[in-house]
Parts: sequence; structure tokens; C-alpha cells
Amino acid sequence: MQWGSMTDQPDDDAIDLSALADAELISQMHDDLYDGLADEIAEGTQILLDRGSSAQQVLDDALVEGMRIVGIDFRDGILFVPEVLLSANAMKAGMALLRPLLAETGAKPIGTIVIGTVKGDIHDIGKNLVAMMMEGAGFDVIDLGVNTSVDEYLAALDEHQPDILGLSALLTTTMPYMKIVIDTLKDKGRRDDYIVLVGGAPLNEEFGAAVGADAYCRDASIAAETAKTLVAQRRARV
Ligand code: B1M
Repeated sequence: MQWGSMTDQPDDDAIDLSALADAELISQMHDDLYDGLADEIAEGTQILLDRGSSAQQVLDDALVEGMRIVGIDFRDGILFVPEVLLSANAMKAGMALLRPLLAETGAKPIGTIVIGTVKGDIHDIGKNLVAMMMEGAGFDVIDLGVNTSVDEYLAALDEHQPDILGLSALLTTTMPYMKIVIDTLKDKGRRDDYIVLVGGAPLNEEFGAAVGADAYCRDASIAAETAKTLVAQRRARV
């Protein structure tokens, strides 16, 4: 843990991140993410990028792995909501630098996706990553944010006429809302107008099939790959 000085004295204990080798820097970033130090995470991310790491490597090795460690201690009651919020904020500082790199394509959009975290759920880090990877894969992304109601999804589908609807849920208590959204589409005779993809840590293939999604996506890369494959298949049929 690294604490700033409470006086005007220079902070002799501050770690010079640029002096660390890659492995040490990544390990220090796990600690900094744990401690919710957004500036340090942004600095570490930039150093790794400047040294030639790919955006995907920095995301996987430094940020997602650091967040996995945070998640374990949150689960075990060692970290609490305010601390985890700081970690999430620090992760976002790193993601802000990675976003344009992950989304860099220059290609014509290959389709449109409307995505949101379902009602009752405010987790958005994973959903944001999926949105970034989708952009990187060449999709136009309409991000509805968190706590999204059926009516909000329907309004966005009407407005944007996307190829894909993406639903994210991180809580066992909010997962069932995915079925409410999909059943509403069925009731309105609109289910087959869209490819529906679902994802989130507590889901699995079986759940995805049970709620009537076209596919469950374990992570953001798989989501982007699945989106490309299913859009291509659908276009080949018409
Ligand atoms: Co929350 N939380 N949280 N939390 N939180 C979990 C999910 C939990 C597993 C922690 C734990 O106990 N170990 C637990 C859920 C338990 C359960 O339901 N069985 C939990 C809980 C209980 C809660 C609260 C209820 C705590 C409380 O208040 N007592 C509360 C709920 C608030 C609410 O939503 N109503 C709460 C609050 C919070 C914070 C606000 C503090 C914060 C969220 C900040 C934010 O998102 N802006 C937070 C966090 C950060 C977590 C953990 C630690 C990390 C989640 C995360 O960002 N992971 C999480 C523990 C964990 O998951 N290990 C936890 C990193 C992210 C990259 O992964 O989101 O899985 P993930 O996304 C992946 C894939 O799942 C997939 O791709 C992503 C990228 O590869 N994916 C999709 C996700 N969405 C997709 C959509 C797709 C496709 C793929 O559509 C096409």
C-alpha cells in the first residue's frame, strides 16, 4: 500500500512506476487497483503501452487480473462496497486509455448492437469491456448503461434497429430479468428480429439457453467473436 504524505514534505516512499520491470509493474498495478489508486493505474497502463505491450495484454494481465483479486476479497468480506467502488474507478482510469486502442478499426461498421446491464444491477465494468471489444470488432455500439428496464431496451431497439441485443447481469438476483426482456420480445412477436447475446459472471451456457438467448458469452472477446459469426450467418440466410 502506498500513502501520500500528509505534510508538504516530498513523498519519499512513493514508488517510481517507470523504474519497475514489466512483471513488477503489473504486480504493483494489482496492488494499486486493490487500493483504488486511479492515477497510478493510469500511469502504469501508459508505461506498459509505451513499452510495447498490446492494449489486450495490459487489459488482461494488469486490469482484469487485478479486479479478479479484488473480487475474491470482496466475496470473502475483506473488502467492502466503498473500497470496491474505488477499485472499479481505478480500473476505469486504465480502461479509458485502452478504449481507443481496443476500438481502433477504421472499417465500415459490420452491424449495430444495443447493450445494457439489466434492471436492478449497477455493475458495468464487464459490460463496458464488451462494448469496447464490439467497437473493436467493427460494430456500432449503443450503450444503455446500467439498471436498464424492458421499456428502455424496447425504445432503443425501435430507435436504432440493431442486429444484436446484448444483456449483462452480475447478480444472481438480476439474472432472471434477462428472461423478462426476452419473453417480452417474444410476446410482441419481435424475438426473431434480433440476435440476443447474454453475459455476466454468474451465467453459463445452460442459463443462456434456458432464457432463450442465441448465445451466452463467457467474456468480451468471445462476445465480439460470437457477434461477428452470428451476424454473418444471419446475413447469409437472407
Ligand atoms: Co458487486 N457483486 N455488488 N459490486 N461485484 C459481485 C458481482 C459479487 C460476485 C461479489 C462477490 O460476492 N464475490 C456479488 C454477487 C453475488 C451473487 O449475486 N451471487 C456482488 C454483490 C453481492 C454486490 C452487492 C449486492 C453488494 C452489496 O451492496 N452488498 C452490490 C449490488 C449493487 C447492484 O448492482 N444493485 C454490489 C456492488 C458493487 C460495486 C458498486 C461496489 C462494484 C461495481 C462497480 C461497477 O461495475 N461500476 C462491484 C464490483 C466491482 C464487483 C466485483 C468485485 C467485480 C465485477 C467486475 O467488474 N468484474 C464482483 C466480483 C466478481 O465478479 N469477481 C462483484 C470484472 C469484469 C471485467 O468481469 O463483469 O464478469 P465481468 O464481465 C466479463 C464477463 O462476465 C463477460 O465479459 C466481461 C469481460 O470479459 N460479460 C458479458 C459481462 N457482461 C456481458 C454481457 C454480454 C457478454 C459478455 O452481452 C453480450
